[in-house]
Order: sequence, then structure tokens, then C-alpha cells
Amino acid sequence: MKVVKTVCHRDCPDTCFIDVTVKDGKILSTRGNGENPATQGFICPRGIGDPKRVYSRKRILHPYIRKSAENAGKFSKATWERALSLITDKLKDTLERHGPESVLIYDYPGNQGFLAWQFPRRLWFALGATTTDYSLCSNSGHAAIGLHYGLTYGIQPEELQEMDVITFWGNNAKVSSPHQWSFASKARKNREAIIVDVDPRKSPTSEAADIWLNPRPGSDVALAYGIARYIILNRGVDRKFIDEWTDGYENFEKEALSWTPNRVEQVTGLSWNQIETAGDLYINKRPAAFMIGLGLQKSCQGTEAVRAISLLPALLGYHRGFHYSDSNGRFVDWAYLCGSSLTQKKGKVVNQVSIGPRLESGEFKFVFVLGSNPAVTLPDQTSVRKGLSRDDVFVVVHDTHWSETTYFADINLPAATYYEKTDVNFSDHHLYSRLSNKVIEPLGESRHEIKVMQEIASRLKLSESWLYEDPWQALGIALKEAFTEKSLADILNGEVLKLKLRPNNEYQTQSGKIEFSSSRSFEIGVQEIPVQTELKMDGGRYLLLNSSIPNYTHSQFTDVYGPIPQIVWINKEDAGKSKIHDGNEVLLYNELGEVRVKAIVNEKVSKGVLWAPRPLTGLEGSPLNVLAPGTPQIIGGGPKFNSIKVKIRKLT
Ligand SMILES: Nc1nc2c(c(=O)[nH]1)N[C@H]1C(S)=C(S)[C@@H](COP(=O)(O)OP(=O)(O)OC[C@H]3O[C@@H](n4cnc5c(=O)[nH]c(N)nc54)[C@H](O)[C@@H]3O)O[C@H]1N2
Ligand SMILES: Nc1nc2c(c(=O)[nH]1)N[C@H]1C(S)=C(S)[C@@H](COP(=O)(O)OP(=O)(O)OC[C@H]3O[C@@H](n4cnc5c(=O)[nH]c(N)nc54)[C@H](O)[C@@H]3O)O[C@H]1N2
Ligand code: SF4
Ligand SMILES: [Mo]
Repeated sequence: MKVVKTVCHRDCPDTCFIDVTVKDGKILSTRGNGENPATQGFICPRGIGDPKRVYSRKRILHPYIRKSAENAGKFSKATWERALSLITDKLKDTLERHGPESVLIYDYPGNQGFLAWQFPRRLWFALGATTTDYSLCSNSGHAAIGLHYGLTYGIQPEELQEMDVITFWGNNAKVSSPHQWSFASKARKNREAIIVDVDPRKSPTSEAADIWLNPRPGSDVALAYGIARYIILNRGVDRKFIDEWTDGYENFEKEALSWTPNRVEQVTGLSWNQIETAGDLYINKRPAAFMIGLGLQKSCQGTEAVRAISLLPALLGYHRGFHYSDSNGRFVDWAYLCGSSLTQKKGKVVNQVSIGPRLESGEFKFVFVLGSNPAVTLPDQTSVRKGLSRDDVFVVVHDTHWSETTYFADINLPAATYYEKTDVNFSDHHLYSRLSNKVIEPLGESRHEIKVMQEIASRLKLSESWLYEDPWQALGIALKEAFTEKSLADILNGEVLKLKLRPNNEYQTQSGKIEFSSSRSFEIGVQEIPVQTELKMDGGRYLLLNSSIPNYTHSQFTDVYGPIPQIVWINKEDAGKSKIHDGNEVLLYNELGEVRVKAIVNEKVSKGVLWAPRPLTGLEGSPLNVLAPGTPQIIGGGPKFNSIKVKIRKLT
């Protein structure tokens, strides 16, 4: 029996250090490792359940080729030789007949490893293929904070222990980042910090917070301005900080003062008393942290909300007194690692969120999917699935497991899981990194992503030497500046290194200051200061919120924990009106599609609001995302998953 040190590669801000117990080449169990001060030696149900996922019957263990054009989802086992030769023939033919733009690499962070995810992208950059802008998750929030701060890095997890007020805003951290939550609850225990949660539904984080503010969905700008008004009128503003570190404050102050108590109450549905309570906390209890959710920004008003909230700490005199995601405050040469800076070819970049109609129109003739399950997780599923089903689109999926997307493939390639390959990955939040060691040999015929991409490159007779560079050498170059001291060589020796982060009082804006009025806003056609847009609901429609739950990473872990609960929360009064009882089957529908789920009647959502776990597949087999429009946001091109408008009808 031995214990192997690895690091969780799931798409999760926590990036836990994990110790894996192995016997006779088989994983027995996993447990948290305390060498990482930020992840504190505990892991979540996904970290615990991962060995079951490694050995699950859903693993793809061999290459599979679709039996015939008519037979979607029916595959025959094939050799790697046959699969790769078909792929390269098809790729060559597509490049010749339709050009590199018709080749799409659709990759996403199913595995966050530098080597499993980024290095293999070199093949597609060498071909000049089309890539996506990765806008499905956090881009819009990055762009929103970027308007006022430059880059978006902020508070470090350990700093939460020294905070007196911690506000989770549209951020269900107790579920989505359990280690972040754990620091907040330590601050409450050790220094009586107050935890505030702002969420229109009563989430697990709201349940555990000291103060829960439940504004109407999408009314967060009004709430932030209301709080700002209270702080301004009650001498809470740090004038010295404003003068020294910020620019364009007057516009923001004028707008905040226009948010009278009456106006704030009308838009948010909260009482002014609640705003006074929050305002008093921020004025009197210091320091404060604003933890801005990625979930918050995924709506019609999301980016404006993120902008407004990010400016509250500046009002109070804190440098970057928020946390959103630190990924862009690091020193990693991504362009070198993924090869985009190594080629003259400038492939097309398309918006990920609105890719459905492009797929449907046949714009791409060859689609290579890596580390993602777009046939569930993208909005506008009807277009996405129609696109993937086209006879003239050749789809290759390289994944560890059978998924909704593998169903649409012409060829499925088996990938080794992160337990079966050595890699390095960085957290989006904490600063600690160590080597993620290979724990077991790849199961079946599963292969590393780099091996597959280099094999395709050599079969295509591509001559760029950087395609065949030793990946560890490339990683060493990409991470040359990444650590406070030492280098990748020390990581390879088993050390835990700390990442370098930009100074928290450095602002990458035109003025070099925090810009309350953004000097870049006109470039993208938005106002200089955050704007509360009108909340429009058509008669009879509900707003369907949806967010993550503990046992699943997006569509993953259904093989371990069963289907994502096929449920929707509905307010008691709304349910009464439609005679819906707890446990009734209901149909959620709009002009894009319909999904069947069971109703849970409660008072955790307000009237007019529904909530469902994401990204569930309904009782009749339709993904929730058939209901989600694929129109991107103006700022950052992100999705609007929390602005889904639906009707609901009782079925049984
Ligand atoms: N268990 C688990 N953890 C995960 C993931 C996972 O799949 N499973 N995925 C990871 C990833 S990729 C991401 S992006 C993060 C996301 O993690 P979070 O940022 O926490 O986002 P969500 O899980 O969507 O939860 C956001 C909360 O915002 C609320 N909300 C919705 N609309 C509004 C609004 O208009 N205003 C306000 N104030 N609140 C609103 C929702 O009710 C919900 O409770 O989680 C990461 N962690
Ligand atoms: N309704 C709704 N939909 C959403 C959201 C929402 O809030 N609401 N949020 C969006 C967000 S924030 C995100 S980040 C996206 C996530 O969207 P996706 O990235 O599509 O998420 P997953 O379902 O986790 O798919 C990851 C895939 O990678 C595979 N994988 C895991 N490890 C490896 C590996 O080592 N190698 C290879 N080759 N493959 C591997 C897994 O088996 C899985 O099929 O979903 C988005 N979709
Ligand atoms: S999914 Fe997140 S919290 Fe869970 S073990 Fe992995 S990194 Fe840790
Ligand atoms: Mo995400």
C-alpha cells in the first residue's frame, strides 16, 4: 500500500491537495492533505467520490467509431491506429476543401492541468483552426471588474480569517467553494465576524449566514447603490483613499445619491431598514470582504451588478477588497504554453455562448471536443444538438467518460483521468501549487491528450518544432516567472511553492487608479458607471435561477451519485395558484423548449422565481439548457443562465 500525492483537477476554485491510497495498482481511497494552508486538509464529496468515477462503468476504455451515419450513439470498438488514421484523413480533407476556419477545437476545463488542457492546444494553433473565447463561465465578470480595476485578482482565502464582515454576493460558496466558506466561518468563530449573504433564493450559504438579503433577481445594482448612498450620507466614505487611489468618483456619488430609499425598495423588494443594517456594518466593522460570485454575473444584469459591487470596497477605502477570480493576477505565459504566440496563423475566435447557431448552420465541418460536455452545458441546446447531429459535421470527442456529447460523436477517444497522468495546475483562488503525481497507470487504452495531439500532428506531417517540444520544458518556460521563489524543477522535486501575485494596490487602468467612472466603457458601448436596467417580466412567466449543488461538477459524477436531482423549487403561493403540490411533475417551457421535473414547494424562492440544480437533465431526457437562450452579454460575451424565463404547468 502506498500514498501518492496529487491535486484535484476539477473545475473548482479550491484545487485541493489530495493524498491517494493505492494498493496493487488500484486506488482505494482519497483524503485531503494539509500541506496546503488554503485547502486545510479536507475534501468535498467529489474529491471523495472520484475513485468511483475512475473505475465507473461510464469510463471510455478504447477508441470507438460510429457504426454508421444513421446510427447516432452506436459505436464499434476500434484500434488507436484506425481511429487516428480516420481522424487525420478527415482533418486533411476538411482543411483542403473548407480551410482551417471550418475546423473547431471546442475545449474547456474538464481537466485543469497545464499539460492535459493547454499544451495540446498547440496542434490547433498550428493549423490555424477556430477556437472559442471561453466565455461560458467567468469572462463577463472579469471584463466587468476590468472596466474599473484593470485585472480582477483580489482577496486571498487566508485573509478572510482577519475580516470582520464577509459578504457573499450571488456566491453560494458553502457549496461552490467549501474552503473559502470554511475560512469565513472560522472568522465568525474566532473574531465574531458577521457573514452577510445576498441571494434571491435561500441557498445553503444564505441558511448559514448571519444576515440574508434577498433582493429581486437582477436588482443588485440598485442594492449596491442603496448601500453606497447610506455609506456616503453617514460618513463612511474614506475620502483620503478616494483622492489618492481613485478616479471619477463624482459620477458614481451622484448616481448613488439618486437612489432614494423609496427607489431602492421598489426595485430590490428589500426594506430600507435592511440596507441601513448592512450599511452600518460596513461603516463600523472593519475590515470587510466582498466575495463576488461567478453565478451572479450569469444574467442580463450580471455584469452591471459585478461592476457596482466591486466599487463598494473602494468607497470604504480597501485596495481590491473583493474576491472574484485571481486567475489573471498571475505570471503564466499562457500564449507560449498553448502555442498561440508561436504561430503567425491567426485562427478565428468565436463566442462560446452563442456557438449553437454556428454549429447548426454547418459553419464547422470538423469539431474536436476536449474536456467538456457541450451537449449539456451550453445554452441553446436545440441548436447545439442539431449542429452536432449534422451529417456533414465530423465530431471527435476525447473524454474520460461516456457523456451526452459522446453520443453525437463520429469517433470517441479514451482519455486518461487526472489520476493517470502527472501534471501541474493552479487554483483560481489560493496561491499554493505542488505536483499532481500520476497515481495509477492509464486504464484500458486511455491516452494522454498530448500523445494524441502529437500523433495527429506527425500524421499530418506538421513540421513546427514546438509541436514536439518536451512538454515539461515548455511548462518550465511558461512558468518561469510564476513563483515567488524557486521554479518548476522544485515542484518536480515534490515541493509546495507559492505563486507570485501582482501587488494589490496596482491598477491596470488608463489612469493607474481605481476608476469609478471607467475610461474604457465607451470602447464597448456601455456607461462609465454601473447602470441598473429595468427588470422586465412578461405576464405569467417565472425567472428560473440555476446553480451548482455539492455532489456534481457540472454534468460530472452522475455515475457516482445518480442523476442530478430533476427538481424545481417553487414558492408556496405560486404553487397554490397553479394547484401544484410538493412532488407533482411539472413542465417548464418557453419558446426554446421544455423540460419535465418534479416540484419542490417551499419559501426559499420568492414569488415569480424558480430554482433548479444545474445542469440537470429532465425526466423525459431534455437538458435544462434547452430553455436557456444563447445570447451573450455585451460585457465579456458571457451567458445569461440566471435570466431564463419560463412558464410552468402541472402534469400529474
Ligand atoms: N459543487 C460544485 N462546485 C462548483 C462547481 C460545480 O459544478 N459544483 N462549479 C464551479 C464553477 S465552474 C463555477 S463557475 C462556480 C460558480 O459558483 P458560484 O459563483 O457560487 O455560482 P452558483 O453556484 O451559480 O451560485 C450563485 C448563487 O447566485 C444566486 N443568484 C442568481 N441570480 C442572482 C442575482 O441576480 N443576484 C444575486 N445576488 N444572486 C443571484 C443563485 O441563487 C445562487 O445561489 O462554482 C464552482 N464550484
Ligand atoms: N444551466 C446552466 N448551464 C451552465 C452553467 C449554469 O450556471 N447554468 N454554468 C456554466 C459554467 S460556469 C461552466 S464552467 C460550464 C462547464 O461546462 P463543461 O466544461 O462542459 O463541464 P463538465 O460537464 O464538467 O464537462 C467536462 C468534461 O470533461 C471530461 N473530463 C474530465 N477529466 C478529463 C480529462 O482528464 N481529460 C479529458 N479529455 N476529459 C476530461 C468530463 O468527463 C466531462 O465530460 O457549464 C456551464 N453551463
Ligand atoms: S472539487 Fe473542489 S473542493 Fe472538491 S476536492 Fe476538488 S478541489 Fe477540493
Ligand atoms: Mo464555471
